[in-house]
Amino acid sequence: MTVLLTRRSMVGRALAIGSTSLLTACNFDDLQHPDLADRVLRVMSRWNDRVQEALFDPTRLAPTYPASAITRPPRFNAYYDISDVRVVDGNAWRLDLFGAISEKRAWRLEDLRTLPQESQITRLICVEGWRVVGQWRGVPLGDFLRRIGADTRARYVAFRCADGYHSSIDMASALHPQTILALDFLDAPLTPAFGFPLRLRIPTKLGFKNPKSLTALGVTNEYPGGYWEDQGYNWFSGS
Ligand SMILES: Nc1nc2c(c(=O)[nH]1)N[C@H]1C(S)=C(S)[C@@H](COP(=O)(O)O)O[C@H]1N2
Ligand SMILES: [Mo]
Repeated sequence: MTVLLTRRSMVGRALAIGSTSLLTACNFDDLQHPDLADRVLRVMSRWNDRVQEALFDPTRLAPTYPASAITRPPRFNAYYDISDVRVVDGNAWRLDLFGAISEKRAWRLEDLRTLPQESQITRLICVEGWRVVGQWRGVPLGDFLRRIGADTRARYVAFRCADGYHSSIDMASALHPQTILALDFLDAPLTPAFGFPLRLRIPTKLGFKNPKSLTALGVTNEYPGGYWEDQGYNWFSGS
């Protein structure tokens, strides 16, 4: 069983880097038709998403760590500098819901806090080549989706953020037990830089699939893409 799972993850990794190695191997940059090369790579990356989706095991857990492994201080990342982080007003904040959801009333922070919470010490891996271990606590996304009457047969869950960032994930990953809407980091409310008041924490995917300072969540069958995904990062990006 373990061997099979390890093989699966290796195949996933090989596929995840497949389009990049092709880029180098064929020297696409030197081609006379960079638009065509770009289109070919995009089609390959979407095909790669489908294979990763098919290989995803919804019962397989991401590794967890002891408290002693937590990285201190944590490491910030965003598409801008930490000095440009804007502060969200927690009292005025609402999580808006859109798409295939039957109960679309917006959620206040205090109401999210009344829901059962899960805690995890897991690793966040950024494509820039660093990784940190942190402790997050929040509402399992699967529980939340069922509570709001989301159509869990839909393909995608999409997220929008206070800073204009956005991302989206496949439904199987959204329902994974370790995928949470995190409210706390290291036993205290998230700080603005790390996603106050609410962020997605999904240890089965790369760091950029963990949108911070959420403002809206939706369920849809139309491919939502994302901030980095639209610039060519592989969409599925399992870690
Ligand atoms: N709103 C928002 N969320 C975001 C980003 C961002 O720029 N804006 N960057 C992503 C990237 S690339 C990474 S690696 C992680 C970093 O999370 P951290 O600051 O908690 O380490 O946040 C992700 N979520
Ligand atoms: Mo990242």
